[in-house]
Amino acid sequence: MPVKAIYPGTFDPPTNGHVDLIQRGSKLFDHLVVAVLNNPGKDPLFTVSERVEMLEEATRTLGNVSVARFNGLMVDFARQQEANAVLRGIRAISDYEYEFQMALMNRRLAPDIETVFLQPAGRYSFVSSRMVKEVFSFGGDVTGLVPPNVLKRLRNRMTKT
Ligand code: COD
Repeated sequence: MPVKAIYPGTFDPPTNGHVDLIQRGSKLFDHLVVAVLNNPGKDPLFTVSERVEMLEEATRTLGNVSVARFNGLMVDFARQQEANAVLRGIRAISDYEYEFQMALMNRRLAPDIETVFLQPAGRYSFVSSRMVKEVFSFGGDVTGLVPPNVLKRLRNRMTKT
């Protein structure tokens, strides 16, 4: 049976840690849908459309990866996509508790959907979207931590705000 997974997240903005995970997931699953939460209430730096575009640009060479947006519960979106797995990343032990709780809640909601955890390359294990935004906003260099297209958009966005 083909295994289709969703990789849900906020991706505000996508980082090289996210892209590393997508590359690993694309080797493991027959199809991987990167699912961007449409969360206007959270006041993201980038709109959901911008985040989808950035991810599409950064994953263009991966033939079995697509990018979509979703509202509501991730497991409802997974069902809608006929996916049988959810991909999540664990960077460090500190991620584990939150991810573990979420995986068990999702199992309760959708016992047929498995959560799969992957670890990024060590060089990305400290990278988070939140820190990238913070460092960049104070003039720090984030080259190599985000894809080049994301760096370009950060430069455009931060010089305008
Ligand atoms: N290396 C590897 N993995 C990474 C890295 C990195 N450097 N940075 C982030 N990740 C992983 C994260 O651990 C996470 O697994 C994933 O990538 C996405 O990360 P973020 O930060 O972009 O997104 P999150 O964790 O804020 O996403 C949360 C969701 C939007 C998925 C979640 O809140 C959600 O689905 N909400 C909808 C309602 C729902 O279904 N909730 C869950 C029910 S319990």
